[in-house]
Amino acid sequence: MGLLCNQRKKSSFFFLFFKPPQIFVLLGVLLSIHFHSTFGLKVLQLNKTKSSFKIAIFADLHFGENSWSNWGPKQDVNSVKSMSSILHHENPDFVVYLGDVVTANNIPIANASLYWDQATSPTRDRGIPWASVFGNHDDAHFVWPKEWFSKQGIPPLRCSPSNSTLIGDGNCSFMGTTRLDLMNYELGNGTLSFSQHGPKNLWPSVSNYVLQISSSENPESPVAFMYFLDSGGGSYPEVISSAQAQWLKGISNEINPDFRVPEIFFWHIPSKAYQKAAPWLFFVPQPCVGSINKERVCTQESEAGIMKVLQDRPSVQAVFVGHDHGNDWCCPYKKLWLCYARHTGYGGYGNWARGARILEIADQPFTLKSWIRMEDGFVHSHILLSSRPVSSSSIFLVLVLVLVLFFGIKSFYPASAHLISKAKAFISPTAL
Ligand SMILES: *[C@@H]1O[C@H](CO)[C@@H](O)[C@H](O)[C@H]1NC(C)=O
Ligand SMILES: *[C@@H]1O[C@H](CO)[C@@H](O)[C@H](O)[C@H]1NC(C)=O
Ligand SMILES: *[C@@H]1O[C@H](CO)[C@@H](O)[C@H](O)[C@H]1NC(C)=O
Ligand SMILES: *[C@@H]1O[C@H](CO)[C@@H](O)[C@H](O)[C@H]1NC(C)=O
Ligand SMILES: CC(=O)N[C@H]1CO[C@H](CO)[C@@H](O)[C@@H]1O
Ligand SMILES: [Zn+2]
Repeated sequence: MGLLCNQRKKSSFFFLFFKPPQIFVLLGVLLSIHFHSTFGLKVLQLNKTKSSFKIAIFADLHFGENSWSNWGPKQDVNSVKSMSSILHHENPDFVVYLGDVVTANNIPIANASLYWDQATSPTRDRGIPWASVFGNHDDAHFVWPKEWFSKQGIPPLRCSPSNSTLIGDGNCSFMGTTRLDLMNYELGNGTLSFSQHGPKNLWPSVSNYVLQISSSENPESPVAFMYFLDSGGGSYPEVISSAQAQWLKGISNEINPDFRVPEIFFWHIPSKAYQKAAPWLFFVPQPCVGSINKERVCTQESEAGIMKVLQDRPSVQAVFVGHDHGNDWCCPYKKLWLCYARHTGYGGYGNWARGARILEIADQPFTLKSWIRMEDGFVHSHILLSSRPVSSSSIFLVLVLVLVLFFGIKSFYPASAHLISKAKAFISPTAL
């Protein structure tokens, strides 16, 4: 959510104890086996009959918005259509739900997992495995809509004691569906989900984990690592903490010490680096690639070391975020690419046409291609992310130099063209 990006919602949280589901039975058509790598990572294996591995990123679906109105449920129906169209056109091997899957601050009783279920249904119904990270709206606390307190405004809501805390005389306050509730639900019900609870010492930041994409010949042989990070928001501050950065540093050094395997990152809220990388104009000029740059970057509250860890790893190819519905670009930053996905859902602010960023990974040699598939089938913004980006500042310098030279010569030496042609005539070997 970009419009309210300065509005912070902080509150207490509860650590919940739970029993993580131990058995993952793989039903997907993609994989014949469900394999854990040497380091215990869940593995997605390239299909022998295909030359690449394709991922669709669904960002900012915002299910469950304004469920008390006619408008809300209609948006959810449209979001399902949007995802279905994209899945139909691309037929991906994997889907990433990039946060703000639900608008929890619009969900008055703890039934957010039902909306989560709706959001994952187009993917699950096609037997496509997926993974998810949390956004700032996924466990935000319910906010009473102002219109409920108009003249006749009595909240059209009966608080169920089992789902809410009664305070005083029939008033109810809501503690929400927590990140852990949502993750438990997804894993308990979705054998196709590759999401994980992340290390307990990072809670309440939950969706922190790594998946391995392996070659078709050998499930032990990694082609790429996909890192998922919880960028916070909702029930706690919008930040990737220094604890998360430390965890990432540790695990990436363990599984990929020599940077041999390419790495890609997924989280919801842009880090501060996105502000530095962002195009200065309202369109998306080179070296950035994309179609819309309609919003300023709404970043995490602070930078606690994550970008430093990424910059120090030459294996990192790109980061993908959502959050700002009006941006869909990829821009170079240091030696990597910072990319937005594309607003996929009809919930949330903004009426920019819906679409999804697609990633295509190929092996031997490794390539990472990306483009945006719109709901109506149109495709645009092709980019090769496995090529090292040219730094935007050097392109800018060259551009300035060229402009200065061009306009400089033109304005100060109006006769320069004449001089040049004379010089040419002088140099050219007319006397041969
Ligand atoms: C590989 O892809 C083909 C074509 O899409 C599909 O029919 C087949 O079931 C896949 N194999 C595995 C092991 O998933
Ligand atoms: C969730 O609860 C709200 C409030 O009672 C209700 O209007 C809505 O239909 C429920 N949503 C689902 C998906 O069951
Ligand atoms: C309960 O609601 C009434 C108005 O409906 C309000 O005046 C009162 O302060 C509320 N009580 C609590 C404990 O929130
Ligand atoms: C699992 O998902 C199905 C299909 O959407 C849903 O009907 C059911 O309620 C879910 N069951 C549990 C235990 O979460
Ligand atoms: C998530 C949750 O606690 N849901 C409960 C809400 O209340 C109804 C009715 O008591 C229960 O059936 C749900 O399990
Ligand atoms: Zn959003």
